[in-house]
Formats: sequence, structure tokens, C-alpha cells
Amino acid sequence: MKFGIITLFPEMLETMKFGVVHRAIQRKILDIVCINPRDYTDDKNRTIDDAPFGGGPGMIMMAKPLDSAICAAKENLPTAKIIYLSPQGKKFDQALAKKIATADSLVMIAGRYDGIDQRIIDEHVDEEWSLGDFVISGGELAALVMIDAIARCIPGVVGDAGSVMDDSFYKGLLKYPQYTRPENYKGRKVPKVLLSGNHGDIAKWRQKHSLGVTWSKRPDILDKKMLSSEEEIVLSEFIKEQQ
Ligand code: 9WO
Repeated sequence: MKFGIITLFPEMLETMKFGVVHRAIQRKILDIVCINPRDYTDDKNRTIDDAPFGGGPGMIMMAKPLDSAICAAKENLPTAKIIYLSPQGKKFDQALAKKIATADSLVMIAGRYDGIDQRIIDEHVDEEWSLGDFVISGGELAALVMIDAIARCIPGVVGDAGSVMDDSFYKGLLKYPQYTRPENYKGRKVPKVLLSGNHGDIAKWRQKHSLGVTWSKRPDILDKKMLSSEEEIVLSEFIKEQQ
């Protein structure tokens, strides 16, 4: 999958050169290309922002350099959807990451200052995406987070396929508690079943605690999710054990 990122700070995307994402880039499963609107200015100061019409504080990214940068990205990635990253967008989540991971390319616009000229949104943007209800200084950090989450959903990016399937949210539930050595840490013992070697019992324990943790920490997730009758039984067992 190819990502085109429209950004005034392409160096910020260099931080993708770690871990599984870096390996995926080296193995050519993934490619991240930055397009800098500053390279599409034609005045000697290379101006990319201007004051808002109507007055008020702040500066707005001008239409012309952004338009040229987006057109250049579209020429390279003709089938890509164009996404603007902003707090006004649709909430990004695991389901959206999984869906978009099947695309062959995606263009993300990382805005700066107090935003971009509305006509760029009207002309080019297919969707607006948000990480949540907060403001950050620009879209780059949001792009990094989303690229990482999307990349992990592409087959071959995460080494062990089982480790993606077992991720938090793979089945729409939170992760069960995990333990490693030692078996006893400051008097806190690893649950016996995990040391039993009985894979059926271990799978059942993990399922029960996935459901249980989700029930106690994020009941909103369960409200929206249909549970199978088996999951209902396992969860009611967990709840009974809590009392
Ligand atoms: C600034 C601002 C100040 C007061 C009230 C609302 C405000 N919104 C913004 C704003 O959107 N500034 C932007 C900075 C312009 C475009 C890029 N910026 C941005 C993207 N900030 N936060 C994001 C973002 C992106 C995705 N998910 C969460 C936040």
C-alpha cells in the first residue's frame, strides 16, 4: 500500500523508520511519499499561508500550493482517496483501519496553522478523519498514528499473523491480561490455568477475560456488539466470579 502525505514537515514522517512499519517499507509492502506544498509556491518567499478573509487571528493554508501538491499526489496515486485529517472528521477506529488497508493507496492532507482554505476541501477531499475530540498542532502526528494502525492490518506487515488476530480489538474486544516470567512477582502469582499447558482451558480463560475486561472498562463497546450465546454464558460466568 502506498501513502501520499501532503505536509509542510516531511521530516516528521521519518519517524516511521522503526519496528514493523520500517520492515514493511524495506520489504516494499508499504511506501510513504511526502509531497510538500512549499515546493509548489512560486514567490521568492515560498509563502504557503495567509490571513483569513473576514479577519480574526491565525493563518490559513493558501489554496494554490495545496492544490498543486494534491494534484501531484493524484498523478502518482490516481486511485487514492483523499483524506483530510482534522478534529471535524469521522472518528478513526480499528474497523476503518481494517477496511482501508485493502486499498492500494491513500492520500492524507496534514494541515497546519489554523486550517486550510475550504475550497481545497470542496475540490479534493473525499473524507475527513479524526483521532478524537482534541486539537493538535497539525495533521502529521495523526497521519503517523493512522498509517501505523492501517499498516498493521496489511497481511505480512506484522510478522506473526496470530499476533494481529490476537490484538486488542481484533474481535472487537479488549485484550485479556498477559503475564511473563517470573511466576511469582512480589507475591502476585500468574493465574494457574496459564501454567497448565492445557490450550483449551487457556483459550477459554483468555476469551472470558477479554469479555470481562471489556465489560468492566468499556461497556460502551459491548452495548454496540452482538455477543454469541456462548460469549453471553462466558461473560455471565466472569460477572458471577466478580461478586
Ligand atoms: C484549531 C482550533 C482552535 C480552536 C478551536 C478549534 C480549532 N481547530 C483547530 C484546527 O483544526 N487546527 C488545525 C490543526 C488545522 C488543521 C490541522 N490541525 C489539526 C489536525 N489539529 N488537530 C488535528 C487532528 C487531526 C486528527 N485527529 C485529531 C486532531
